[in-house]
Amino acid sequence: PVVPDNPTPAEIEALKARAISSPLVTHIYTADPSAHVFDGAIYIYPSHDIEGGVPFNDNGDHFCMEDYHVFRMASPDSEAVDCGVALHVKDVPWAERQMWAPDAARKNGKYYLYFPAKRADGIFQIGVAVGDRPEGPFKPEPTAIEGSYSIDPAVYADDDGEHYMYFGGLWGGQLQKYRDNTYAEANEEPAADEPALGPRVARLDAAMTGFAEAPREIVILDEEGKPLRAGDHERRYFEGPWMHRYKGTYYLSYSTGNTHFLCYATADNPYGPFTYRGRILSPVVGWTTHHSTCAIGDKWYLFYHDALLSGGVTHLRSIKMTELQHDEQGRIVMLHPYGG
Ligand code: FUB
Repeated sequence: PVVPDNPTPAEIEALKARAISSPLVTHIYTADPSAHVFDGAIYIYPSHDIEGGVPFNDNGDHFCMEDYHVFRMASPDSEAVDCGVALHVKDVPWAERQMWAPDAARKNGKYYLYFPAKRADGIFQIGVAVGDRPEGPFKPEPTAIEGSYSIDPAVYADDDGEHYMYFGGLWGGQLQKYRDNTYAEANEEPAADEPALGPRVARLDAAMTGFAEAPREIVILDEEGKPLRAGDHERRYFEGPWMHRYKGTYYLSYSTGNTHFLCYATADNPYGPFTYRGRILSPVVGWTTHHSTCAIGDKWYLFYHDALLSGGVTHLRSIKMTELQHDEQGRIVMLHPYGG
């Protein structure tokens, strides 16, 4: 079913009745869930949505989050327990505002929270904070990660022990301002018939607090082996990258932003090029869609969000989870958040 842009209260109630999953958290608003299994429990690292009173615009200024809470679940069926504030923007020396979608990683008994935020000059960068426990608290590094830019870090731990950060988001996420890792105010999205901009990837250094290499741009190819075009809004990368590996294949999943799909592309290595394979999730209530995938036991799960609980307020979202299937050919079976 098509999700209305501005659902009425009656439409909200009808969608709630059809929804394939319920909010995991109801006492605060949460979004952009990055899920991991650490120490035998499920940890979710979401954005913490608040009402900041900033009017909606295409720059996402109404997403004015200030801190992060981490949630722990003993199993997929159990309650998501709020472990409290893990990091607040006032404690991050380089950041001023807009603590957007985070992720976390573990190495050698330490836990690393990666997060984007705007500096005082309005430019997004990505920082890291370090803790001794999965739920934090996390102590931020004094400066942002050198060479980082834009938003939506997702850190993938490969089987060989290397960690890769995928990142980048268009429009309010400022990715369109960068070419070859350099910002220019005049840069914009390419013309419709030019290759689309891709997410960036950089291997992390041994300390997990910096890049071991300059970020590379990922190319997503169509079925003919040609890069997706910037005008292909139903398939091109917009924001919210995530990486998982299934039966040896690397799956890059992401949001198409203004067309509101979660899609995926596959490759035989973490840098790509990736080949577009299809959709994971049809649009949710609310402008943004953002997810993670996580293997828990012998099942895969999709963590995502929608804005049903707030009655459709696009910057007041709620995290959800549902089982995700790969078919015999390794294709992800598309999900519809409200059935159908
Ligand atoms: O939550 C703020 C921003 O909205 C995220 O960084 C984007 O991915 C989108 O979900």
